[in-house]
Amino acid sequence: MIDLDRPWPASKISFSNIIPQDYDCFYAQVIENQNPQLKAVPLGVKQKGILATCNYEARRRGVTKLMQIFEATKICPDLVLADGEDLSPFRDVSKRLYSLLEPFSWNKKIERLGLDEVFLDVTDLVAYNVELLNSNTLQQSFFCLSREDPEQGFPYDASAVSGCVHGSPPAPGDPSFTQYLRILVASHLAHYLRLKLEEEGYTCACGISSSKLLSKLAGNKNKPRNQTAIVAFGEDAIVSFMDEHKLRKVPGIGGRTTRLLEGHVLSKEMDPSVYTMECSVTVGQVRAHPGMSVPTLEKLLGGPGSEKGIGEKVWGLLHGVDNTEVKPASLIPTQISIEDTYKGLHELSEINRELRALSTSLLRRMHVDLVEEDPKRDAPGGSQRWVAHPKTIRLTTRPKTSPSDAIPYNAGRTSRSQPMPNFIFSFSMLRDAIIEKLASEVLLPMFLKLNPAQRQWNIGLINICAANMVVTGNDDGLGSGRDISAMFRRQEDVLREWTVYSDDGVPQNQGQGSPPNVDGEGAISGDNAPAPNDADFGNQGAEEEEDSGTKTWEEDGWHGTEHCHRCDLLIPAFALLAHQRYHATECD
Ligand code: DCP
Ligand code: MG
Ligand code: MG
Repeated sequence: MIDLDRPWPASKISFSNIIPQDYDCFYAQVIENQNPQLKAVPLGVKQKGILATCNYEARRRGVTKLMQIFEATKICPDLVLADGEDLSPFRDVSKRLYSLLEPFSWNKKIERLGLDEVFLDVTDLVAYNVELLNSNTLQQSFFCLSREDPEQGFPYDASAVSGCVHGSPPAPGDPSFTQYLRILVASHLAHYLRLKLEEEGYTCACGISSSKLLSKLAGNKNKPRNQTAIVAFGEDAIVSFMDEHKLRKVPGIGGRTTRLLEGHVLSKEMDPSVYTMECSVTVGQVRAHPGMSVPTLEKLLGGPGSEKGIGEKVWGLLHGVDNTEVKPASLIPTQISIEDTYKGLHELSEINRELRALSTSLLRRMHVDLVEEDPKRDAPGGSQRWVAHPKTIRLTTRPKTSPSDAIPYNAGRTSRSQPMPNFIFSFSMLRDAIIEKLASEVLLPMFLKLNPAQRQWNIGLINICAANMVVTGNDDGLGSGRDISAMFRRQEDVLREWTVYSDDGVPQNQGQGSPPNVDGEGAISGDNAPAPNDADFGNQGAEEEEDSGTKTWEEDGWHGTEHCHRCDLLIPAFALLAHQRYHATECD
């Protein structure tokens, strides 16, 4: 209980409040909402041979996320299995819930991580409501959700934090008391938001703190259907909160960092390239290890290919310091990536079939995520318009490996990029025709460049990715149809777009933005990958970066030039198609 005998201190300090929501057993909840009778039974959502997730009834019976199906059904014979291969329903719900939360961030910082996590920066709304508190009537407080309409909001009891609490509240005269009030007020907002989501049929866990790192870890403390606020403010209190966590559970600390530090602390040889979620050391063990310091971390973790300032970053994380901002609201993804894993594709017919399947998914995703109704427009295809254009299409393949080969997950992964063909944006062409053209005229030639036919194929993964997203309306390229010419006027741009990428030996954090969730067969990754605890949100940019280890088009042996039959310009042969598309747009 707060008992103040003095007026509130003016809350003028800058202090952010962040509420991350992580939906409980997300895919399972989506399926349960489609079939409410499944709520009462143990439910697993399968993708290939493993469970992407399972509901809490199944968890009570010993089933866990990412368990192999055969193991899960052995433990729980009445487990009901639902198919989770088609991500569209999960994506749709994720977008719907995101839109519901969006108005609660007054500074419009609301970031989606994977499909089931949302970070909401509620600093402004919370600060506003701290100012409204009256110490004499705390129990009858009113949370005001609008600056314009004082009646829009909800009543709440501000004499105590809502939900679970980590730490002990400071006394009113304490310098951290204002921070405490903000956490307290934010905890009531979190409770209100959880109820709003529940009205839509979705329970979640959330955390309330001052940074993405701390609030995410707080949210993990009490799951499902709960919330936790951190009311520990001094450095010592935060450090001891961090100390209890397993190193790998800290967002921003990935598998490679974990293995290197684990090896150092335990004086064991550990291969940093083997992907793992396992970890036997705590943050406290690493932090208190003799000689641990920023230079030590830099020495252990730095080197070619590592993130700049890695020692300082990890030192900060070990001490609970994270200054990364919640990204501004956007429903437009930075890229759309579709992939599948295979037991080994050997024949051209199999490759063709899979390229068609992936093209179908990509086109459907692009329509879901990037097309909106445009009532003003009188165009073929009716009233639809693209809200963003991915400028590049990238194809990545990886040979089949087995976990027992003990070779790094990404060994042999190679990519090739080229400009996105314009026909993919057509509303007048039949979808099937677009898919056919994309698969046979664009992706298959790319595939054959990456995997020359004379070699015996043994393909374990194909990923297609629509990248370099340009939001329509920006005056910077493909956003507005005719501006495509700007892109091709700049030769370097054309050349860069056609670079061949080879990921072999790609250093960590480059071209590996979304780590595989599972090694080997049945891998769930790429666009399917959610933002579980290993989400490296301090380093999200990595996924948007082009792969490193680039080979230029010259090295790839494409030296030929040809004259354009329309303007007679001498164009590298590989860029001719793109150049002709530029002419085509001029005629639109
Ligand atoms: N998912 C996936 N592959 C993984 C992990 C998760 O496809 N390796 C999917 C299924 C999950 C969703 O992403 O439903 C969200 O992941 P979470 O880790 O948040 O797991 P859940 O929401 O299922 O469970 P929890 O209640 O533990 O958050
Ligand atoms: Mg979840
Ligand atoms: Mg999650």
